[in-house]
Amino acid sequence: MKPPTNALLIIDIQNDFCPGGALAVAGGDAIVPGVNALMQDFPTVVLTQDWHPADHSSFASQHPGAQPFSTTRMPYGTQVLWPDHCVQNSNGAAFHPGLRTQDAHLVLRKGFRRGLDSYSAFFENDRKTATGLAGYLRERGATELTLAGLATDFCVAWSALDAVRLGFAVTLRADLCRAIDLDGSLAAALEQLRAAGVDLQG
Ligand code: VGL
Ligand code: ZN
Repeated sequence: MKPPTNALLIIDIQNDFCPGGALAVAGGDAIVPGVNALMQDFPTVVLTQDWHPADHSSFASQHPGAQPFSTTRMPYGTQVLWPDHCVQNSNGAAFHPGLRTQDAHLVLRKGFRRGLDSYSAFFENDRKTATGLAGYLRERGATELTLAGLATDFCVAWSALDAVRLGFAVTLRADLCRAIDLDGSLAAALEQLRAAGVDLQG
């Protein structure tokens, strides 16, 4: 077991991000056994759950004529338009059935405001609306965070970059992440993570 200053943040290991899901990430399910094993080493374990209303503004279906994976301007900046995914209470929003959710201490939902997406576990995409996770981790005494999950180049990267900005020491288990890789987004994310001082392992 790692000392109490360590916390594990597991991002969005949900059916819709696994093969067969609405926004499937290649090999998304392959990380589940390794993530389960990793949970046993951490005194604080947090799972995040992408959790959208059926009419969420990040869905291409809500923008007449828009194709999935195109982009649009939102009041808070550029937003990728996704296929409908992780709709609240749907099977797609459920955690992968092999994930040992019973070993997690907190489940943090994000992306539940219709007009505002949330890739990061710390701040929604306006970069201002806090989820409360930083306060939780600080009250638990965590100063060092390890991240794993889906997808490397969106929710994992945005969470890791926010964690650095908030003053946490951040390790990313690249071997326990998988990427969407939209137009070079994986390479760009890895470059940003390195530049920010994230310890990329695996
Ligand atoms: C994610 C796109 C849309 C992710 C969530 O978990 O990386 N990506 N919603
Ligand atoms: Zn989403």
